[in-house]
Amino acid sequence: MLSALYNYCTMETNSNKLPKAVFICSAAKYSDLPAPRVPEYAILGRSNVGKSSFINHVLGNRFLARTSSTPGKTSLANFYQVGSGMVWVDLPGYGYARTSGSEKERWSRLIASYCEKRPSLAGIIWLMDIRHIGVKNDLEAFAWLSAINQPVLPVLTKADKLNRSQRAQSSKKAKDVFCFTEEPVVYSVNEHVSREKFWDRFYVWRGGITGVQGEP
Ligand SMILES: Nc1nc2c(ncn2[C@@H]2O[C@H](COP(=O)(O)OP(=O)(O)O)[C@@H](O)[C@H]2O)c(=O)[nH]1
Ligand SMILES: [Mg+2]
Repeated sequence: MLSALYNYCTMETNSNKLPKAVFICSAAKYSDLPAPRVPEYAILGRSNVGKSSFINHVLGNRFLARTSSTPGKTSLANFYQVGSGMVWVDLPGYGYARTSGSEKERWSRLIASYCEKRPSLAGIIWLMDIRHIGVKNDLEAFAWLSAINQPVLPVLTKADKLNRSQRAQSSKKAKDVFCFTEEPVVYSVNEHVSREKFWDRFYVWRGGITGVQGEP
């Protein structure tokens, strides 16, 4: 009985520790972006890599970002207030072959102008599918990310699709291919432990960029 009560209280405390997240607005082009107020963290990755699912899971609100099993659905940058001190931005996914030429150009312009010019951008959370390390679109994104010189926190998604040793291999491969100083965060929206691991890494990473220590 006592231990059940203890577990319940611990669970409550852990979920209460998540910063409260609220949708702010969407933008289709640079001139539509909201006025910069607080440090922003962009979620970048290929179409269908799991960006929206990651946002919903890591922020503990499954209704926050719209997810889809059909790639190429999100064409806007979606802004979320996270706690009081930061904003997260769900960017359109890159590399979806079936998007029309002009749409693709608009998305790429939005991603590039946001990441290159946005004064409040503090860092990029870069998502890659743990099963496909080093695919062409991610290599291209890497070349561009290296050139714009933004801090990057790499996250490997859909970890539940691999077993433990395959995960370790992929994570090491990503570290080597992209010359990361540390292995990426290995993430699955089907595993609660992923969330805690992510937040631990995120706060250390953010502290290194902005000097802000601890939770929002
Ligand atoms: N098995 C598994 N599927 C995932 C995971 N994350 C996302 N997905 C699935 O991948 C598909 C694309 O996800 P979504 O979040 O919409 O990707 P986005 O286009 O990058 O925003 C959806 O069918 C999700 O259910 C994960 O950690 N594990
Ligand atoms: Mg999405």
